[in-house]
Amino acid sequence: MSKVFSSRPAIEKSVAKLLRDQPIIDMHTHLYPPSFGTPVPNCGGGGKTDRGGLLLWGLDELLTYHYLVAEVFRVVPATELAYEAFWKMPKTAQADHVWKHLFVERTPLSEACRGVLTCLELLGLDVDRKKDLARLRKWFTRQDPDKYIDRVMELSHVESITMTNNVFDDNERGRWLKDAASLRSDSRFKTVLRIDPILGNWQTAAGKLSAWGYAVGDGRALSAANIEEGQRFLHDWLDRQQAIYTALSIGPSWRYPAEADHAQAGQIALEKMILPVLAQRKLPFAMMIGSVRGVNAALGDAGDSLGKADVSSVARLCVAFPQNKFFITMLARENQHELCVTARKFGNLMIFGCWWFLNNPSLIEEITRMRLELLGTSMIPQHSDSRVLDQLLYKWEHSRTMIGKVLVDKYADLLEAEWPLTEGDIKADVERLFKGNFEEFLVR
Ligand code: FIX
Ligand code: ZN
Repeated sequence: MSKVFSSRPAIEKSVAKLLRDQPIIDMHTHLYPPSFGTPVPNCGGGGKTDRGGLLLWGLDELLTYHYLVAEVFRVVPATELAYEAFWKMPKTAQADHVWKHLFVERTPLSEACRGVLTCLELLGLDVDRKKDLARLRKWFTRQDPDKYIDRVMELSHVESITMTNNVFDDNERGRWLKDAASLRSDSRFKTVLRIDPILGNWQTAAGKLSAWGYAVGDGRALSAANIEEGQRFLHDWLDRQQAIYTALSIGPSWRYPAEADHAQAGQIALEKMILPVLAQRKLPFAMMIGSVRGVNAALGDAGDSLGKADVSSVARLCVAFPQNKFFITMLARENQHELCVTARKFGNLMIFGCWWFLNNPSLIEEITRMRLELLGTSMIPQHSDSRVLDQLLYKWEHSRTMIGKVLVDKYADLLEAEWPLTEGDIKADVERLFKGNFEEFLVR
């Protein structure tokens, strides 16, 4: 049995070491293996390039991340550089623009800016020379994407990357239809079937499914035969992708049961198609709730925002579908407390991550502290949501630091209460938080 802790500094040392040594399962990203293609242009070199390629990595992708695009349009507004003009610029010119205005002419204080710097630091790129973008680009050009994935995973301690495989994205769908076996063959990556329009916009989803040969009807009423066809679609794609769960994101106005007329068909699709198929296959359903798309549509992904959602709808869903397992994350800070309390009531509800606008150190600290106080370690504190491979480096580094800080405080409280805490206890907790809870929920 390991030694009982007697001081806070000893706990701090141990938490830091155990966090560093703990392999991570990143349960939600937008990253892909090289088999999904690397887009051109990309300052990364080597590997196969491909116009619609999905594997984003390297300096220009880091600098043109949509979080930074939003920030650069605050300091160079659209009255000075029109949105369309920005989008027409080559990626390297967009990256230069972001670099000039957010890193050179201003101090890169925001979390997204700091993230780029942490990535460079962890890659061992000379701090003094960082302002020289051309030199930095040269370094990235020399990397081979496949080997670079290994390097980034090693440095960020990420053992497994979970993709978002959107069946409603024509580019990605085409790739799956062409060669599913090679897309799912990279053991570093796991697949997730993403199906937003089935719940969010059943009319659109039904139109597409019908065009793809599934007779689900016209998007209004759903007959028993339509439902069977919808289930066939889900089974086909779960088989094709060998997905480990199914996911969607939905706006804050989502309610269960549905209130709006236009949402009734989506609800039937949820109750009769999605949840029965997932229950049968024992797969969780991940709902990411609270995104408001296109508040400023000219900004593309950078133009999305958030709104307060309805946590009681999640509770009603958990009651109505006890055979289903739900991964839930919400985007509004205002929803976090109620969501935590709701999770206390349901063993089939696993809350996860500090999503998107919550993935900032101050909020990670606040939310993790609250979750530990209300749920102990029975939650998944973070996912990275990385869209660019290299972001695994900063997102996990920053999150690990904040989660570690909260853990030390909580363990110090146990010391005060004279609980005989050992390194073995901390090791087990850290393993659960960064890996075990996710794996166990999948097989529950
Ligand atoms: O819906 C999602 O999966 C969101 O995470 C993304 O759409 C969003 O753009 C994002 O990248 C957040 O970090
Ligand atoms: Zn995401």
